[in-house]
Amino acid sequence: MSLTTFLAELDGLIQELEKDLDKASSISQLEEVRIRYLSRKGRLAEVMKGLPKLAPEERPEAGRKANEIKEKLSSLWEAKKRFFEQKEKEERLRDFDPTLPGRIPPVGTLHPITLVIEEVSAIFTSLGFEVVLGPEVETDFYNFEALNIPPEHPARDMQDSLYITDKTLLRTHTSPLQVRTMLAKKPPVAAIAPGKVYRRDSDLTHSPMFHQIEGFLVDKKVTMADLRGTLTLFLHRVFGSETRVRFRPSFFPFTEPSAEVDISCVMCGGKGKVAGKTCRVCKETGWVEILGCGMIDPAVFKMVNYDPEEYSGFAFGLGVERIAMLKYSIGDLRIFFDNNLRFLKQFV
Ligand code: 2NL
Repeated sequence: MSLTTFLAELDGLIQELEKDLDKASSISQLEEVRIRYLSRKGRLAEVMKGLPKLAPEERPEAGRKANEIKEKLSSLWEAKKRFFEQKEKEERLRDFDPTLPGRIPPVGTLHPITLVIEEVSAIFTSLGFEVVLGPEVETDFYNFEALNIPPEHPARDMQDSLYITDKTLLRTHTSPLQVRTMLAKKPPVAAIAPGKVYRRDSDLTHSPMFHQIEGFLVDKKVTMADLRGTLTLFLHRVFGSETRVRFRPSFFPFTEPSAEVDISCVMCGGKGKVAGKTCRVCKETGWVEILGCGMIDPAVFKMVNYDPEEYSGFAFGLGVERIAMLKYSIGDLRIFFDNNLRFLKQFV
């Protein structure tokens, strides 16, 4: 074969490709054209088989020309491909109506129980408390023994608590988290412990799973005045600074002295009546019970190796569902666990 024939064949490919590109009317036909000319067994490869048959001194020029033609074929083909893609895009846009409203993606909301836990946590972290979490399956030691709850206490009964084995149970309060924190850290220490707790109890006003937040603070010279100041500030932040707060003597095995805390009724403002009728929230007393608290019993300090002569501290516990019911005026506990979206979507 002569160099002239070889070069003419290469040149010929350009006109042929242009003709075939003109005829191609779809992306798939365009792909057929690419295979016909540019694939490993295509027309260009066919012509290239003539290269070794040329005289050795002719080959460099032939090779250069072949590369040039290959580039040209590819770029002609690419141009046509872009033309098709553009056309396709325009067709899609022709059917697109930018004035239609967009699809609104469904967005979840936080559960009211979560909202209360987050609000309470934010208040106490702003005071320097840390938030601690831990296991829901606890041992008898963390749940009862370390808290000075005697073996004959009714809470230890199979009737009242959900046991997994003889020595393990679903925690009945979040106090074990505080015991774990005290065992892990030296005073001064201040923490709150939110979470799920479990009791063998289920009726209109009791759920076998509910939520609690407990908190405690231990340091040198902590007094009942610190307890009252901290909890009063907390209750004013949650329910408003006009809310009145009162402390009543009470009893818990893990605190001494102990108190229950009432706030002026969130429904009637402490008047006892709403529109001349008995207030359904406070039953005309003007007060609602909101939490329990006290100074940590020296017996608990001994269990966690804190010296009761050196340190003192306060602790408190509250029911999250109860706070949420008062805060959002909810009359029925079960609605928290029904997973009814029409209820849950109201909390944003
Ligand atoms: C309530 C009352 C309370 C505590 C919880 C506590 C924890 C430790 C030591 C001492 Cl580790 N006390 N927790 C203290 C007083 C009251 O809860 O009515 N809860 C719903």
